Amino acid sequence: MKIEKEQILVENQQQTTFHNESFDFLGSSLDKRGVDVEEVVQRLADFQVAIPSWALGAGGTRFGRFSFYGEPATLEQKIDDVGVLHALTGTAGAISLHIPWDIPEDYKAIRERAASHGLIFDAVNSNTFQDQKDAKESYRYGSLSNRNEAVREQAIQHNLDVIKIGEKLGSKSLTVWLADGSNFPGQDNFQTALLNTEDSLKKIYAGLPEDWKLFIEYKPYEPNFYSTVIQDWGTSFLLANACGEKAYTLVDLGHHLPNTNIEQIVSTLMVKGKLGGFHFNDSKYGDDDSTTGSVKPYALFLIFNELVYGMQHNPQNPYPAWMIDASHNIKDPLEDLIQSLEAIQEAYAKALLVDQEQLKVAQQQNDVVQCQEILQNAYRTDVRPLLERARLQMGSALHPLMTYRSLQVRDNLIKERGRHTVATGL
Ligand code: LRH
Ligand code: MN
Ligand code: MN
Repeated sequence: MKIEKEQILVENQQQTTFHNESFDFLGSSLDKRGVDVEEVVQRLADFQVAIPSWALGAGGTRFGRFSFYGEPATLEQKIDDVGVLHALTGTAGAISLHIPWDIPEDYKAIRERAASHGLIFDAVNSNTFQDQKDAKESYRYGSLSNRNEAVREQAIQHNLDVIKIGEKLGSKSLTVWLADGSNFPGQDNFQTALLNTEDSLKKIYAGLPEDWKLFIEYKPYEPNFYSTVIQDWGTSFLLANACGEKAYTLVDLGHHLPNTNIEQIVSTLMVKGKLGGFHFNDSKYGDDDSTTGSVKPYALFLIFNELVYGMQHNPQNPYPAWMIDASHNIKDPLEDLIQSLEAIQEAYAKALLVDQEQLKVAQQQNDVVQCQEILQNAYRTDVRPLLERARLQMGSALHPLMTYRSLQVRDNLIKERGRHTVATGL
């Protein structure tokens, strides 16, 4: 299934008049507020978010999984699905693979297929949280932190192998998420586990190509329920520092205890030049992996406000690698991802509208009320016409979800792949 530009054009034509009216109305009011509308639209068009290969089928929970009709069963089909998302939204220009869930067989063919959709390969993800078929050692009691050197060596080697796979795809970064930890007090020696992890990460770092980055993801709990070795941004940050300048912290929005001030973490990491990667999702309770912006859109805006500030003021921080890390249990995964992409763009656009100069003045004057007004004034703006204009300029759909439905993408996928396919991965 491939969506042709002409199909999108035909759909767009029916909605262009209404779009032009709402864009002109918003544009003139933003103009009066001193906003460079064209620049905002260009930034939105430039903003690309990677889609992980594991988010294209239904995820499920440990209680069960309800598969979704027409799910992709192969890596080729997953790439095609991301191609659909990119054609519709213009925002999903990259795919991120989890190894060994998705190991390409014919690298050239896989690269060509991605390129035919205008996609590149973003960070590759290693997996030492599951035992692999025929593996000599088990990760039951940890991988990079394991007290048994042979297990650590196997886990290090896996990460080095993943780098090799990524090189063949044109990836430029490795994301390490470590499930290691303990389930009961006394099970592990915290210090030994941390030092082993540091040592293992340094060995992986030593195998990193010159132009690559290492992203270290943190998470407070799950699958371990008493302690996790890399439990928070501080632990990730100190490990990244121990590795070197190509190592960074990766923030996943679902990897915080309730009420954590994530925007402040973002700002601390950026001022120190150590925010490397970002996983978008939303949560009510824990690592729920639900649709970005579906539960706490204002929190997402505040996070973007810090990201925008950091991207403007912190040249010491590289441009972060954006990815959606969500799981879809009930909704059509592609529709869900379209909603996430829209929410991300919306929060970004709103953050771009924050009048940083005025905010600085209000802060200087300790005018707390005015500070809040400035943020909320940006947040309350309906920025959707700006997103539409960015998509129109890229030849993508004015209304991706509407077009997805009217082109009957899911029905076509079912026709192509059959009703009862089984997605690989999670
Ligand atoms: C862990 C995580 C990590 C994994 C992905 C499948 O919860 O966020 O990024 O690679 O989920
Ligand atoms: Mn993640
Ligand atoms: Mn997660």
